[in-house]
Amino acid sequence: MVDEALSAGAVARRLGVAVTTLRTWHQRYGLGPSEHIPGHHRRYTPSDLVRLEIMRRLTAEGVSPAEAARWARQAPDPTVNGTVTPARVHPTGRDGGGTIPVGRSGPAARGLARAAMRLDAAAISETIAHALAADGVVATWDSLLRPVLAGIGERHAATSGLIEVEHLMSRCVSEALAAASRAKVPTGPARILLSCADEEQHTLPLEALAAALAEAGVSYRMLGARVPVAALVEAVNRTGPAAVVLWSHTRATADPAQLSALLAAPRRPLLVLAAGPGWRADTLPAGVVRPVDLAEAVSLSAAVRDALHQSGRD
Ligand code: B12
Repeated sequence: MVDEALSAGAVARRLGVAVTTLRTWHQRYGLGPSEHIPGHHRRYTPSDLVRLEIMRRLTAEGVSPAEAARWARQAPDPTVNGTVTPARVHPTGRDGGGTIPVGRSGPAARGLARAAMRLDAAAISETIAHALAADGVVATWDSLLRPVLAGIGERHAATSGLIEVEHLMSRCVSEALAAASRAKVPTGPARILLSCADEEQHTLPLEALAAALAEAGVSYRMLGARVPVAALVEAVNRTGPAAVVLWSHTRATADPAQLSALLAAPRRPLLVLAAGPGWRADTLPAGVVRPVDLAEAVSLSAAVRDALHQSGRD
């Protein structure tokens, strides 16, 4: 039992609720951790988790916490009666209006998807902040954020719904990545310029890149969303970046003339990266590089920074 027991933080992440919510459920409704080893923090057992899962589902559907707790406390102990899924004791069988598909992603992504469905900003932010601190930016983006964002997109494409979930989630992701960037501001000149293509509003992958560069100690300058090409070229000419990363998420914003304008700029960058699923490989001007993922974009940017450093040009 000791090995299977979980801390409050681990349970909160699995369920996609804030630790403070767990504490409230414990103090007000008696749904606390039942394993107690003297001298250690109390731990949640699999039976506790089943009860809390019921509590989470019912409260997400609008059942009052007191009523939800009554149902939860009645749940049979799965370690005594065999495996009991929360659905068996669930009065309606619904889960707050559907789920976000996250494929084969782990419990943290499932918890985050549930928190997003409930529009629970505190739990979303807590889950992301914990992952960033524990696993770093690249792993958090690839294993936690991308699956949930892609799942929201998939669900939206199928139902035209979830716009409110998409907006809240985007805001929480932005805030968490900005906090991670602020926590490790690199020193040295900013020789990497990050920009979205003209009219491009999908900034999150670029924000992830900014946070990952900060984590890797690489200084950057971020122009953000919807940058007209004339403004981009102006920024290049004024700051002389060694590399420019231009993000396009959809075909509509992927005009290759923007890349040609960078290559023709008086202070042409050493490296021009066309990043994002909008760009079509067969339309890219010669000399433009297309990174496939966040890790590659980070390592290419860091390599340019290092090359400049070694040649004494930074
Ligand atoms: C969040 C979101 C928004 C937010 C963006 C907020 C923000 N600050 O970024 C808002 C609400 C603003 C928004 C607006 C719109 N959106 Co939107 N949005 C999304 C969503 C859910 C996530 C975007 C994201 O960050 N993806 C990151 C990851 C998940 O993308 P990915 O494709 O898996 O990544 C691939 C590569 O990019 C690469 N990769 C991943 N990360 C990184 C990082 C780096 C650095 C690199 C180099 C590569 C890389 O690996 C992946 C595998 O190929 C997507 C769904 C989706 N699947 O992306 C829709 C989605 C991109 N949006 C879509 C649409 C249609 C729109 C709107 C046109 C809606 C509208 N009618 O207004 C507008 C577009 C406005 C504009 N002109 O830009 C469509 C695009 C369809 C298409 N292919 O053309 C999508 C796919 C949703 C869908 N299924 O319909 N959106």
